[in-house]
Amino acid sequence: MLPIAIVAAIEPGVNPLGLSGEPELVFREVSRMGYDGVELLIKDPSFFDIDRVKRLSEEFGLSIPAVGTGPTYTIYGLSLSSPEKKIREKAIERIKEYLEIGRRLNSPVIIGSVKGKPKDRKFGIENLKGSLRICAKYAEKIGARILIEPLNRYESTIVNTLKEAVKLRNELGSERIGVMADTFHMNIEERSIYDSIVEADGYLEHMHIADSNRLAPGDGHLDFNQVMNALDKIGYRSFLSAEILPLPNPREAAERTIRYIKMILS
Ligand code: LER
Ligand code: MN
Repeated sequence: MLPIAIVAAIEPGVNPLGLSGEPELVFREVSRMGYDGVELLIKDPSFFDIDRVKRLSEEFGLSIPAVGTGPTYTIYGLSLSSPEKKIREKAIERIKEYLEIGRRLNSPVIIGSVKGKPKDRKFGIENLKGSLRICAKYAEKIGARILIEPLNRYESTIVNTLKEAVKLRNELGSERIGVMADTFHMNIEERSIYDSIVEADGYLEHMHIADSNRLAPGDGHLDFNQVMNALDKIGYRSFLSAEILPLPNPREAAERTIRYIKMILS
């Protein structure tokens, strides 16, 4: 069975698509529900207590399959594709801090919202490439990993499909960069969820799962059997990480997710 994780934030002032709260309570709750991992959405990498997270991860037997960087853009407005060089530089410095955390926790760092939403797509993608080249060099130097996540058109103007993410990854050409997918975004952007997963064979290293409406899997109209069949076809062995609206409340959404995904996988 594929390992299952859920997104969680353990710093105050973050509203994740998942769980949030005091670190020990979050880890205890996630392990009690039967998850295999906690994907950490981090707001302030410079103040993040990595040692504590390492201890909790060992104590509760939970992996940290990835680290999310979204608040860099959604809270601090820093984007890797900004037309302003100063903003790109600040975003790159932040991502280097996340990469340090990723290296210490042995978790890839997700480049999702931090890609930004540039008005000029062509210029934006060139700026994004320039920024990611610097991040990739840094990841190579310290031994960290980067995952490019395509987002739907309403959240970003660049890299909306898995194909575009794979193309960007190949243009950057770094062994330290992989690709991930999010079923919520795929449901909006991909012609075929099944085909796009199969075509990303060899690149796909992590999955965010949510239903069509971003509720817990099973609470929308996405065909998760099809998703699992595609993942099975490419021999996917990494995490399914729930990134879901915390509705009707965070705990119930998390419980519903694990129950449904275990049913689909069995
Ligand atoms: C945002 O919609 C999302 O899917 C995140 O994983 C990106 O940072
Ligand atoms: Mn996502």
